[in-house]
Amino acid sequence: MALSVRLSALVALSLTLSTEAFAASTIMVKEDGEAGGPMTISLDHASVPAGDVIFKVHNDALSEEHEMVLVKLKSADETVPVNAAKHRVDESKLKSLGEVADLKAGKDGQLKVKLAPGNYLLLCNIKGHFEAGMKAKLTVTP
Ligand SMILES: [Cu+2]
Repeated sequence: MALSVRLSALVALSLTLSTEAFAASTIMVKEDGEAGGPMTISLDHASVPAGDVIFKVHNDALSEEHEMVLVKLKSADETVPVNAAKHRVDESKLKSLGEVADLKAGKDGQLKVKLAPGNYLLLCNIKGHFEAGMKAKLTVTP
C-alpha cells in the first residue's frame, strides 16, 4: 500500500519534470507602424532556450498590414541583403524558417518552430517596412 503510493508519487513527479523539459517557449511579438512613418517589431524576450518556440504575433497598427518572417543568421552581426530598388529584403539569399503572412491591422497570428541554438532575425518584408525599422534580433541559447 505505502509502496504503491510512493510509486505513484514518483510517476507524478517524473511526468511533471518531463512536461517542463519539453515545454515550448512563447515569445510575444508586437508589430506597429503606419505607412510613411517609423515601423517596429518588438519581442518580449530577446533570448530563449533551444527547442519549440511559439511566436504569438499581434499587429498593433491602426490600418497597416504587416507580416513576420523568421530567418536564421550566420552570425549575430550578419547584415541581411536589401534590394534597394524593390525596398525589400532579398529572401532568396536567406534561410527562412517560416512566417506569419498578411496580418491585417489589429489581428493576431502564430508561428511554431523548433529552433537550434544560434542567431535569428524577425522582419517584415512588405515593401519599405524593413527599411522603416521592422527587424528584431533573437538569440537562441543551448
Ligand atoms: Cu510591416
